[in-house]
Amino acid sequence: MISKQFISRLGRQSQRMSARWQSTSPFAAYEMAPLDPIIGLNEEFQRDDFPQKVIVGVGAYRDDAGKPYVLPCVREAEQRLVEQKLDMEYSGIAGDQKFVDLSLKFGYGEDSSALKEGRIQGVQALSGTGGLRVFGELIRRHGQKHIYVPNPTWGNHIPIFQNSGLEVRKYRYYDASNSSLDFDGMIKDIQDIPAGSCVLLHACAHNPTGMDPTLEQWKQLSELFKKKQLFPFFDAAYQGFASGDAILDAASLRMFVDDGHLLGTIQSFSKNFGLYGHRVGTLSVVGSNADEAARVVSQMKMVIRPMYSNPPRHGARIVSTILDDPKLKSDFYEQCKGMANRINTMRTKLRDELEAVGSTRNWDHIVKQIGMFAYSGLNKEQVMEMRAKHHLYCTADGRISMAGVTTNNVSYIANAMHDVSK
Ligand code: KET
Repeated sequence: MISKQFISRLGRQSQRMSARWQSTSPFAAYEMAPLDPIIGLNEEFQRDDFPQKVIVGVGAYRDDAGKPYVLPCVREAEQRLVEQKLDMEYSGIAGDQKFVDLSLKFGYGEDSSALKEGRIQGVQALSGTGGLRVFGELIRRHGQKHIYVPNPTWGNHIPIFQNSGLEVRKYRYYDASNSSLDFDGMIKDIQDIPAGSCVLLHACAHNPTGMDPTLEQWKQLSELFKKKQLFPFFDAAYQGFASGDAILDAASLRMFVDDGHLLGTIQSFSKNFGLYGHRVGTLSVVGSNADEAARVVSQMKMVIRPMYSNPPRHGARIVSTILDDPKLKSDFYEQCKGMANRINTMRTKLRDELEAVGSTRNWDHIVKQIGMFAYSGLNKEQVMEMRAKHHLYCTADGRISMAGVTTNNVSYIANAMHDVSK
């Protein structure tokens, strides 16, 4: 039998040996990496002990008391799932097929003819981020060398695609001097993109600018993409958060499919279903026929299996329980609209408060923008000053998550913004 004394003697011996080996640590050259520009803000915020500190960084919805919000339809679906005492076996590599089917109907439309023809197929993904990463890898393996993204875009798009081995190129998107969409610049740049290139579009509620093309402009883009033979890729992370209506918010994607484009899409259920930590999403393609779409899905599985094997089950089950039940589905549409409405109320309040505290700058863009964010126009120095002086945390590009603005903190935020911008 091994005695306790023997184990502790071994322990002392190991300590002596490790002291000798310390100088040759395999980790000795590792440098401390910088904090992530969005998620890393939470860490900085945690360390701040100022009582009135406010964070409007990461795009995660809060209720008017500033608390994380679980949609009641999600709670109800969870309850039903618990009662079913489901098994916890591995999912397939492509995830939960029922979830994928319902998710595609949610994105592309219940009566999409391309969907009925079997030309749209996909896999469950580790939310939007995971879907983007698999897509990047997939197209690089199949000959793409670069991808075009709007300038600016969600910060993480760039390293996701670079890590997939793609060169990331940008097209004009935003006119900072007028706080508006630079549609002419966008068209001009897209005209110059080489045929066959993949171009990422935000399906709605563009992050970070909150400025989307109008439906007429989407139509022009669709025609241009066709003429230039470009390969559209939609990032649909905010379906329901732009107009409050998840069907309206899918208009750009559905228009492109109706116009005959062959494309890719990622859908995230983080924001609209509030399932952030459950990592629920879909990666899909519209192919020229069902066989082609099936071949693409088989290649997605080749990327997924050695990367993370298969996706988690619970969140996908929640979404499919909701989308498969008429009552829960209509609850979802209403509750999603409720979140979008609260954000819009806060947009008006923030603009009004800025005027009330005496700011003479024009803040109308805060009301004009849609989705989760206000792209305030504050520069990096002003953001850092707000952080140091007012303990108000937003991203360095001046993006404010409107989902974190509440009746209680809106005047505090307005004061801080005014103080650094007067
Ligand atoms: N696309 C866009 C445009 C996006 O804003 C996000 C997240 C994602 C994809 C990925 O989300 P996921 O949870 O992986 O489905 N944006 C917020 C959160 C983050 O940075 O991770 C944000 O910009 O705050």
